[in-house]
Amino acid sequence: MAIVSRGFRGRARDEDVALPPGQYLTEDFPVLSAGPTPRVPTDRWEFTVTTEVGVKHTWQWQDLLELPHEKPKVDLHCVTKWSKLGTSWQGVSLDVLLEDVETAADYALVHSYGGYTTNLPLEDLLDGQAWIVHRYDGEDLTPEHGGPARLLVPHLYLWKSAKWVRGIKLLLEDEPGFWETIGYHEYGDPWREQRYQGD
Ligand SMILES: Nc1nc2c(c(=O)[nH]1)N[C@H]1C(S)=C(S)[C@@H](COP(=O)(O)O)O[C@H]1N2
Ligand SMILES: [Mo]
Repeated sequence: MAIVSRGFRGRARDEDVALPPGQYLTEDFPVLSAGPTPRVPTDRWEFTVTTEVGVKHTWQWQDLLELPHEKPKVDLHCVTKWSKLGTSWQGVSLDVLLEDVETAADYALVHSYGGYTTNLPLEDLLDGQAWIVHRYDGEDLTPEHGGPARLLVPHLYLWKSAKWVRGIKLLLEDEPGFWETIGYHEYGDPWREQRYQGD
């Protein structure tokens, strides 16, 4: 019997790869935004981490560029059921940004230019799991996909990866964000199919 490797059959099919339950593969990169695309020039861009006692740590665009960068290659899983594998990004790890931030917080509420918010446990932003990215596939991140910079937290459904990221509030008590307030799961692990509240 001939053994045919995936390479000979061409493009990977849904059944060939390990996808989270209920997801299908896509090759293009859909744009999903709950409102209009904010245009934030990099000379006005700021990213601020605010601790639970109100201490602020702010980075301007140039500050971000001067920090050590990583090139995560990750799979994306959207709650609307598409997954895109092996996407290439460039940006700064949250480990770097939060290194000198003193906090006793367990939760984070991420804010975007334009007003979007999303929440997650602080520990999900640490240990090489999250980045502020500003390049995708070797190019500057386009406004539609969150440029100049977005959060990237690929181990959770993509709604947690806030586009046009503006800041993170560190909180002692969890606070739901935009989608979490209207029924999406508070955590959103695609491998446990945590799409909606109660999943
Ligand atoms: N600021 C902001 N970030 C956002 C959203 C949004 O509407 N506003 N949509 C989220 C959702 S639901 C998804 S699936 C992804 C989509 O990212 P993409 O448009 O780059 O595919 O962005 C997430 N981040
Ligand atoms: Mo989404």
